[in-house]
Amino acid sequence: MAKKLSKKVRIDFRKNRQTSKRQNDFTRQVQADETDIDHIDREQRVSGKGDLSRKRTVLGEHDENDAFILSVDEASCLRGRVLSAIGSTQCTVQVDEGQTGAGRHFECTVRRVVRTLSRHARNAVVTGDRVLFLPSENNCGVIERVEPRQGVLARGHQYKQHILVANVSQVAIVSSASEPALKPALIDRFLVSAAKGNVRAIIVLNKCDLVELADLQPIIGQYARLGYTIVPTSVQSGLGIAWLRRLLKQQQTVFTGQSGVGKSSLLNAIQPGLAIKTGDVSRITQKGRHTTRFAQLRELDFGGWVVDTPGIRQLELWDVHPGEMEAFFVEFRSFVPQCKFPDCLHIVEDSCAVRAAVERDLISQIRYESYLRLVIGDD
Ligand SMILES: Nc1nc2c(ncn2[C@@H]2O[C@H](COP(=O)(O)OP(=O)(O)OP(=O)(O)O)[C@@H](O)[C@H]2O)c(=O)[nH]1
Ligand SMILES: [Mg+2]
Ligand SMILES: [Zn+2]
Repeated sequence: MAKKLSKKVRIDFRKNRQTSKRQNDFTRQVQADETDIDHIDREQRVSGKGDLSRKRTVLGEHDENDAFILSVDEASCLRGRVLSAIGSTQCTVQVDEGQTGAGRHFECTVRRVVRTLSRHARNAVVTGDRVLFLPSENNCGVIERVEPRQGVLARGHQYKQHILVANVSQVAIVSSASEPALKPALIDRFLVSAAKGNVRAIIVLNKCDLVELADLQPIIGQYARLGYTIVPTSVQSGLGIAWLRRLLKQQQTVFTGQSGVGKSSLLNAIQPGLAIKTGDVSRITQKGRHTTRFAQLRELDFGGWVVDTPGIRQLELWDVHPGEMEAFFVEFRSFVPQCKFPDCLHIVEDSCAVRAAVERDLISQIRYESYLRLVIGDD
């Protein structure tokens, strides 16, 4: 367990940082444990700088993937799953099955050391996280540890990694056939981000009632040939909803895509009340209004979980280097070894087998353009 701080420091701390109105002793102690930590090294020592800052040591160990696991007093904690997280102050956690109070919801804050350990990330705790938390009165608590994440949907945001959702088994990339217009480049961008996060992707093509289904065949065929599951849907006519329900069963799925494509509407069609709000797409801008304001995890009646997320206008990829991009375009793989230069980026290089394949229609021009946009990064 982390070292306790002196009482004096504790008092200073409360004056400077008091944000919570909770009164019990337990909460006070947890707040006192919070301190500024500037540095952590592989010996798991964490210390501040100078005489005026408080030094402390944090105990823990590295797991097989080199993730740092904080030591906490597990006996007094409960295990749960984060249903939604707004900053580090409002995290709703549902207690896991098999624990005291299974299914109960707690409103938690996040212990400072947990925030410090994830200081390179935008958020310390995200929707979908598995956590250990210390419960206190009135269904409140403090998150003491975040378990290593298994599959994530992330993006870059102001030079930091912004994990949108953690511990999901698949991403449903929702796009609409019209209103807003179909954007294959955005689908491709999401496909890369799903693969990067180690999550399977399914593509949902919604609002099929607004166009002739036959007009969508080329795009449906293109993704199907690449091995992706692509589901044409319409909340209006009910097309594809039963298929989508089957795909979600026993899975942990995050719904993502541009604002206004119908993510929340689809979820409500799958199970009434799954998503809270849906909104009208602005007729003038066609950009949609952001109606879902934060990622929310919900349990499905027929097994599994879904997360509704706010629409994203542009998804900045996180930590994908230009030379790495070709690996995310499955149809490039057989051509890449035939390029003259081993470090070919398939842009302007001589004797590029990928470009030759595009010219011969063996690789779709649209997909190649998506690739170029992602590598050159000019959109
Ligand atoms: N014609 C038609 N309209 C749809 C369909 N699905 C959703 N809509 C409409 O599209 C609008 C936006 O739907 P939402 O479900 O709020 O979209 P969203 O993707 O959740 O949007 P954000 O929460 O902003 O990301 C609403 O007016 C819906 O009624 C569909 O299949 N066909
Ligand atoms: Mg929504
Ligand atoms: Zn090449």
